[in-house]
Amino acid sequence: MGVQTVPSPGADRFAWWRQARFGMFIHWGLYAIPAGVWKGQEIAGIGEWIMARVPIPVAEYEPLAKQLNPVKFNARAWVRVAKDAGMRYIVFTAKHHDGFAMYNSPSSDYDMVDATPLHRDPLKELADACREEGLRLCVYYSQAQDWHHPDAAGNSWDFPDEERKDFGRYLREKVEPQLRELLTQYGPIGLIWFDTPRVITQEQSNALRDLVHSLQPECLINSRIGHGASDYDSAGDNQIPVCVRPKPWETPATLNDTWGFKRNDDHWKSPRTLIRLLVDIVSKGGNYLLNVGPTAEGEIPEASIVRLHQVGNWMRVNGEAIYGAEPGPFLCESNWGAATKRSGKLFLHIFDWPKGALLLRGLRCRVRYAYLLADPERRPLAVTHYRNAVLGFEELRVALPTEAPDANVSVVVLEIDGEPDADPKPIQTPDGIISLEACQAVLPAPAGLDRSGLAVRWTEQARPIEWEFKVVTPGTFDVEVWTAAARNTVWQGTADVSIVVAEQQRRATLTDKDRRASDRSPHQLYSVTRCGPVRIDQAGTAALRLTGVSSAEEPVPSLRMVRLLPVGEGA
Ligand code: H79
Repeated sequence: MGVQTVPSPGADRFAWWRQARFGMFIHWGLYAIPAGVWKGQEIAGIGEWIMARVPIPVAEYEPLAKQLNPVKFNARAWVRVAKDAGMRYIVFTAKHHDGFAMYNSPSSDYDMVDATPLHRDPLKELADACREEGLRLCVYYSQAQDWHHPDAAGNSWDFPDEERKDFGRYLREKVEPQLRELLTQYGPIGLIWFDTPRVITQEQSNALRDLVHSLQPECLINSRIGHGASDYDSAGDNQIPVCVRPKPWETPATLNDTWGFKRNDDHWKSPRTLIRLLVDIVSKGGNYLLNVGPTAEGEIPEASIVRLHQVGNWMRVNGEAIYGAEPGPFLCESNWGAATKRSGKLFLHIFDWPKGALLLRGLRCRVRYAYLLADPERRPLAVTHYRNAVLGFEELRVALPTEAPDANVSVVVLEIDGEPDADPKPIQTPDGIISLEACQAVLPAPAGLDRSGLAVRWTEQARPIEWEFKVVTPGTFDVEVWTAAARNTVWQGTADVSIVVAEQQRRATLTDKDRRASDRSPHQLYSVTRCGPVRIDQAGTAALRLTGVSSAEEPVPSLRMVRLLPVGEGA
């Protein structure tokens, strides 16, 4: 398949994507017709999965194509919604798991032009609109699951005989011709977004990558092509790493709880949540690919448009702190908000406006000038540096006006000398809390961090994980261990933990009794196990050792952090 074309070394194929930071995912397909309801029954789960969830036989799903008549479809209008929100690229579902090509696919009859009354090519119209409005066009392609093809992965209700399936034949008959079409009919494609690799082999993933690059060497490929044949990492759906990740990555995310349109999903995120998710993602080095699910008539739901417009209002003022921005010097989430940097400027994205001043511990750079990004006059903010010589850390105090310039996220710009630098050791924050994140620990092998920044294999040899941290206000603390839990699934496995801090030992068995959503993402849940109180009598550098023990049979939840929560006089 194709000649192997290695993209030219040194060429920065990522430049546009890093600059963009914010893109629009579009899930549009036949599933928009039932929109989550089949034969009068509300079907649970994500809308584009309705065929598998019911399950609907191919013979019953296919005729939906004749009903697709999106008279209100206007590619220009969609692209303008994305542009208005500040998005710089669009990823369109050319073919989702249902196998229906939402573009003109000459190699297939199960496509927009042959099977619908529309006889138009929405991808061609999107390509033209993107070119005119200056956005990058990209496509989603489900390369392994195809519920319409008897040899592909996924459809066990029409094609139950796994023995007779020839996955290679499906790749040759359908995937390769369609990828050729997608990469030759529409001009430059920014990236191809593959999904659910399932049964694909290393060789097959490599062959798809080579085919893509033989046709368009600049085209980026996400990690769901499988087997690392990719250019960048896709986080899990709606999943955001807990700390800065150095490799390029992107979070695909929903505006409500579905990708494909569902008429009854009103669980919309607020503009505030969306803006904070964008800031959080960029502050950790990622891109935010935020989804809309247009209706069968061809319209982006009004509820999506109004929210995206609010995000756009924020971007029009604060875009400088997002486009082309990199993570600030802090490895982990800060309780006051998040930091990004760009060309000698450090941007402090403040979530909850503090009274009078922002106190920042651990920032080790000289600030020359500070102002609010929303202030067109750039009036200076008073900045005071302190050095706590006894405890050995820097503190910065930025005086703030009474009123937040933005109700959702307000950005303070710090013009600094040199590269921003932060204390690598966790420091107790002014609210008294000490957060010890997995990515700040010394992790003995075979323990390591997964792509979300959570510790995995951390109990395998029962070797202690260690943190050194700085205590400012001594006192009594409740010790909590945070492990990752997934939404809609059972928290699995357990481990016994021992914690040693200030010569006190506490033991606990991890449980799922106290499950909490992260304050950053409504889709991310943690199970918090309380291990009892400890006393730390002295300010200064302290150490904590966590040892996990598990049985070989049971899975072990990934570890996010140990948190020391002040109680009583220490608060
Ligand atoms: O395109 C979107 C999703 O359709 C796709 N990835 C994003 C970008 C995706 N493919 N698979 N998954 C997501 C995982 C799906 C799991 C579930 Fe289900 C589908 C949970 C509920 C419906 C499988 C079927 C498990 C229960 C029913």
